[in-house]
Amino acid sequence: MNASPATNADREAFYARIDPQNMAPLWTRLKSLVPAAPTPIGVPHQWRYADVRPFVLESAQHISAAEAERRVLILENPALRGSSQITSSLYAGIQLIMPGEVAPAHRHTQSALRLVLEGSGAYTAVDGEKTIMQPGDFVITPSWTWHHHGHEATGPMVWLDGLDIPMLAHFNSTFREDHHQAEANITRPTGDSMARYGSGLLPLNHKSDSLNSPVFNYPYARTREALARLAHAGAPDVHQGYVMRYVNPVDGGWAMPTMATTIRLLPAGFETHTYRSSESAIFVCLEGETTINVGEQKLSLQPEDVAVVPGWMPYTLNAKSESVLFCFSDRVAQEKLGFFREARQ
Ligand code: GTQ
Repeated sequence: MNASPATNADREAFYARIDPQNMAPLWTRLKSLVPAAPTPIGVPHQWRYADVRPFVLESAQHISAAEAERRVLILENPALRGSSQITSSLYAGIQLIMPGEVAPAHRHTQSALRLVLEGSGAYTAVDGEKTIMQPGDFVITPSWTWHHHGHEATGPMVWLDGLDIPMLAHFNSTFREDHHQAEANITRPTGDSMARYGSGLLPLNHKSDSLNSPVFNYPYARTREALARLAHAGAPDVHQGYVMRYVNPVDGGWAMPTMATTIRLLPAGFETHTYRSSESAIFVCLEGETTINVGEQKLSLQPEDVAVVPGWMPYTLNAKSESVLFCFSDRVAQEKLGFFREARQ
């Protein structure tokens, strides 16, 4: 029985009369505004490094790092073309720097992470300290810190950039500033942060007002060693494999305040149980060959391939050979705001 007093025509007329007041009825939209569960935004997709690498390298023929400021090819989710988004909340791109180049110093409220894909010897300078990067290294550029990149070694250097650009755009809280010098002053020796904060030690009475880990380069060699030992001494998580998160040694929290970063090892032949969470995740294969089964898709990742899995889509991981996957997501922001969810089958 329809107990509502009004006919549809009455209602439409009412909506038309409130429209000039810039008002609209909630009840026609409630179920989509406040749905029972997330509708995935964007689609699962993979970028094969073998396919994108020639274009990344070719970009150096078209523009210098100095002119481009950042010579990056953006990875756009196929369902979100034109938005510069890989997920609803995250941006990803592949950055190239050639020997002798400098990508000039600037700062912005967006946080950035780097995951080195190819080459070695280039540096990024963050807040007055340089770090030399090697393949697999995870490097942090905290919000509003001066940073520039340079390359004094040989060969092209390529890394994946992950930024929280769409997240900050959502809050319309984006600020940027260019440094008056291409290279911001270096005030601390290379390796200083690692020695002070990344050795299982902290300077006594250390106080930090940063939301980020003071360790701003997590070298792959050390990460890989930890993973190998973890895999040696226990059973993998059935949903995730041998997975570890990069931590801020000062408070034990995630390394960055908006983007959660993890690294995992999957033994050869390992297949995870089905997992999903409200985080949108970007995976980078560092070693081996692993398939992400998500929806109708099988994303088969080889080293340096990048894949995106939108939030709340169930997926499994299937390792053909022993594999290492880096992952970054918006999980930490969701956790801090109190609405991160996961489901295990
Ligand atoms: O290296 O500072 O991919 O500011 C996008 C924006 C990289 C960077 C990007 C940036 C950077």
